[in-house]
Amino acid sequence: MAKAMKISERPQPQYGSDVVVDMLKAFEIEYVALNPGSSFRGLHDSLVNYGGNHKPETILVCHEEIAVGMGIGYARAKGKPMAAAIHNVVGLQHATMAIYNAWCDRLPVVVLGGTGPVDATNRRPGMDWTHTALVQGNLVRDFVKWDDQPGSVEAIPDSFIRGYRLATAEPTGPVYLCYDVDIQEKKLGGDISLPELERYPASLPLQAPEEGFKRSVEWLTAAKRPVIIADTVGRREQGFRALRELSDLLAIPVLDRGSRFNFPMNHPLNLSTLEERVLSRCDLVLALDVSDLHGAVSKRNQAMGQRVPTPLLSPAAKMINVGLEDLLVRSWSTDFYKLRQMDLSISADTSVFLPELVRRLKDEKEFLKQKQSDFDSRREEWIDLRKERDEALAKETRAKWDAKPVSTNRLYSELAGVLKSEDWVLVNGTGAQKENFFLYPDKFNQVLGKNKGGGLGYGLPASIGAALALKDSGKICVDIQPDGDMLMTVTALWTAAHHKIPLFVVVFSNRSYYNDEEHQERMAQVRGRPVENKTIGIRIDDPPFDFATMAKACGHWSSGPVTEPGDVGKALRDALRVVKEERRLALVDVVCQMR
Ligand SMILES: Cc1ncc(C[n+]2csc(CCOP(=O)(O)OP(=O)(O)O)c2C)c(N)n1
Ligand SMILES: [Mg+2]
Repeated sequence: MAKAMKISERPQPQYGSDVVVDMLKAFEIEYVALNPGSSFRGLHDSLVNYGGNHKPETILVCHEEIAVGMGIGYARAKGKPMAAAIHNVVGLQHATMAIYNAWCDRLPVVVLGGTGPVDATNRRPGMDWTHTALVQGNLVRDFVKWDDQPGSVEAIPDSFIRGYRLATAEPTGPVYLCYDVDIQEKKLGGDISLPELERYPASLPLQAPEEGFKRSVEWLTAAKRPVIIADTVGRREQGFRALRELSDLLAIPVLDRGSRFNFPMNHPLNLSTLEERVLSRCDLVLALDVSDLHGAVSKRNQAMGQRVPTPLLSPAAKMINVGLEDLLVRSWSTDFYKLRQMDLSISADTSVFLPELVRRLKDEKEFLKQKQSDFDSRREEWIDLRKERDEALAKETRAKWDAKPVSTNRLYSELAGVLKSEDWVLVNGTGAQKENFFLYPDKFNQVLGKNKGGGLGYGLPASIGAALALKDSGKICVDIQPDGDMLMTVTALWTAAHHKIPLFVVVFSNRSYYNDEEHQERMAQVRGRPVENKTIGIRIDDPPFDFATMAKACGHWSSGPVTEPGDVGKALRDALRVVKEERRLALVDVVCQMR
């Protein structure tokens, strides 16, 4: 929870929207991304002239989806929210995709809105009417944790405190706080007192009851081949560290689902992508913060348009499920995933559950001593599987090294070489996260994770938001940016230029919405129709987008399209130099194979 701001330290608020700025400052919100609009002209004035455009500072964006999308990356990088100010019903409609993505990612973003005037006698003729709704929050209510529209200036502080607390309480999520134009622009007669924020502390993290630990310890110590599946444990450093300790202690392999970065890639027991071979051998799964539990233990079958997956886990295998998913469920979208049976379900915050579980397991000294040789042999078995995987990938990389278009294996290998001695963070990557197998991230939050909501337009705003959060950290923020996703919110490039946000963008140009090419291939196969038509309505190649020119149009350094495999390394090195030395965005467009 942010520090309380002493009332005596703040300037005298004169208008309703000044009080909103007081609250933003009190909660140490650093940035408010916005595209301007009359429905929050009061708030805009307060941010600039009352708040001094500093903490929070306004960040100008060219589309509201970018404003909220930046909040997604910022929250991943910093573990706290920034704000977006969104113009009434029209801006909010643009923002909805990113709000939904933030919801599915369980990430806190404070979305501020303007509306009205709700009092019809104050509405100007024309657009005040088409831009006022009863009530505006309805538009996003199904995918925010809370929305509110305080009915007076005096009600703003309580509403804001509640909103901030809910956004940042686990499971975190976006909130929408909407302010009537009349309330924003109301001239105040005197001061509005602010509550002392210290009296509204964040709730302590939810810990498991004794029984949860007792049974977990019993089952983990009794299991012959336990396996861990982790999805968002890595959002907190304590969880990330304890997961590693747990794996080391009992020789348990980890399958990282990657919504956050949960487990070092160079760890010998990181068996991600080997689900099929690992799960078929295991007798106990410890699922940690896994929302799609059924998906995590199933194999997708997509050949011939098939939709039903194959179970990977033996019915006899037990499942312990630890997380907070049950605490945030809505009915509108089915982002609660398919229900799967489990044998022990624990509602707990893994950042406190895992360290305590490890502590208790370490106390079982006699047991650990007895079992050491069993653990060593199962560790070796798992490591052999990993070696097979890594060797197969290395072989594939060698075979594709000189392929043209450039193979993704080569692109990622070259990038890994260029970043080798840098302190880097992968702020956005590809859906399959193949790049992790070349970059070998190993530090907490070194990869910020992937988009669960799946709404395109995600990567660039999220990357710029993360790079904004890490602007003064000295870290090199890297965005491996699929082309189709980029095109939806490409004007975010301008925001990065305007606000001098350093970012290393590597455009993965396969010149296709390739994911859908595979769908069209499947359809053609099922229906006995010509497979060669799968590219129609999907390829983005005639003419191809010139991403380097797009970046230049916004004032950035850029290079490409790079088409020769032998040119990739130099292009990446040049770009890195610009990001590092000039602390600004550099973009390299690499024309790649489809996957
Ligand atoms: C807002 C939105 N529109 C459309 C889609 C459907 N869709 C899913 S993946 C995809 C292709 C993405 O292309 P790109 O980002 O270039 O990645 P690629 O599959 O080529 O690697 C599309 C169109 C979506 N997920 N979200
Ligand atoms: Mg593509």
